[in-house]
Amino acid sequence: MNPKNTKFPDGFLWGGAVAANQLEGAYQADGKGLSTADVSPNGIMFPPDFSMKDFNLYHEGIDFYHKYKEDIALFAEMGFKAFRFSIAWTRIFPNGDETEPNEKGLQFYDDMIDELLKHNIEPVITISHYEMPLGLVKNYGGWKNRKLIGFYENFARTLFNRFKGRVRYYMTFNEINVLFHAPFTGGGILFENGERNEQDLYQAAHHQFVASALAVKIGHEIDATNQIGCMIASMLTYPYSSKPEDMFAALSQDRKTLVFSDVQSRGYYPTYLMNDLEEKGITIQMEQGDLELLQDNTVDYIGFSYYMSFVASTAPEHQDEKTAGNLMAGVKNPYLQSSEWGWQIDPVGLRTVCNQLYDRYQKPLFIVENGLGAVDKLEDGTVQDDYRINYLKAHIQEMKKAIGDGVEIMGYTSWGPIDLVSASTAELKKRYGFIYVDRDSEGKGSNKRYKKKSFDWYKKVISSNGEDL
Ligand code: BGP
Repeated sequence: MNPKNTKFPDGFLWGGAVAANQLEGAYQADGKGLSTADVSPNGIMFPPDFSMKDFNLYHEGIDFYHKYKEDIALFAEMGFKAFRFSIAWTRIFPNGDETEPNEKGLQFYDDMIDELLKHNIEPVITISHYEMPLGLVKNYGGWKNRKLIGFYENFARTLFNRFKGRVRYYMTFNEINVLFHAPFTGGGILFENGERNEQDLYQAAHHQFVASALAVKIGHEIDATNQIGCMIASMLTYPYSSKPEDMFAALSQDRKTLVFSDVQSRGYYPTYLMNDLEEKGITIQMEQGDLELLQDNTVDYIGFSYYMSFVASTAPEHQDEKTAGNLMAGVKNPYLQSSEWGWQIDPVGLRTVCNQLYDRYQKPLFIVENGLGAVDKLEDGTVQDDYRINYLKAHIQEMKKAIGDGVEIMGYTSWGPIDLVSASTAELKKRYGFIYVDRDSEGKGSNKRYKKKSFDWYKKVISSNGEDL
């Protein structure tokens, strides 16, 4: 079907997205406590190192903590309308369970937000993005403990109060579905004897759902104009063949992701999940009022990341043809090319995901992560990153078509507008930015910033509101 109106709406939020732990550095500055990222030197898919003996790139990041003014000026030069960033929980509540916030931590974000507003850039906050306080892991066992809801509530309330009138867009948990793929990062969960325990995971998910709904409630009470969204890592799955069983396998695979946005957007646990839990003998402990809270405080918009698509097959011979991926591996798709990290590039899939999510929820969508992780070569003070431009261009074209399909999209913040430490593999070799940072995976380099070719390209995209790609 040919899309009709493919114009981006006025006020479309073009920009970039980052996470505190992947770029700020200054991991012990101004009273900051240790987070899960501070003990994850190899990235979120690998076991933590509590001894902190291994070199950890996150500790220094790209020193955004001290260089944010310079970096924001570059974002402004590209014409950013929005900047998505997260608050390091440990800057505000170093151990997670304090009752009073750390003023110096709040001051840092205050200043940064003012800097964004000075440049007319809309701040978009992810309340929690992959760096919960280590204190909450060690002393409470992470999100499987119901007490975490109260700590998170205190954290979220502090932010809403402090940033009232200056910040309108929030997301409660980054890629909330990561809990099932990287339990330590997503929920501070360590399993006894290392054995995966689904009961703990579902219990932790319930606590996060309740915490998220509470944040929506409080955020709206503090300022009715606040827009509070969920955020999922979208994982569109195709059936390998037209075999009916493959189709159902793909649908089941998709539900593992969509169950999160189902609860946060529709406000109740879907029957397919309840049946599944019963089959597995899992009972979620709930308190009176939990289900009403979920029902009454659904999200305002659906935030999601999109990097690649997946394939599901029931044929045993396909199970060995796995491809790498963001948080999850899948069967190889013969129609797609892959990035240098094996993530299958699928721009059309973005149009499909937009339609799928909009059909399901009828709520505005916010594409808050998309991009190509690649090895860049700095030559003559720049990087000729046509491969990145091609990737982004193809995805933006498909997003445009989705708008023509009738999907309401609020904005697009590409991942890592400035090079930062990768989440899955904790390296700086994998770069996403329009701005090159002279720092390598061993932590060597001047930390100087350089504009890549894609810098001017993205500037043009924004100034033409997506018309000149
Ligand atoms: C998402 C995370 C981000 C980000 C991105 C790219 O899953 O929300 O934090 O890092 O993936 O992944 P990576 O950094 O592993 O390339």
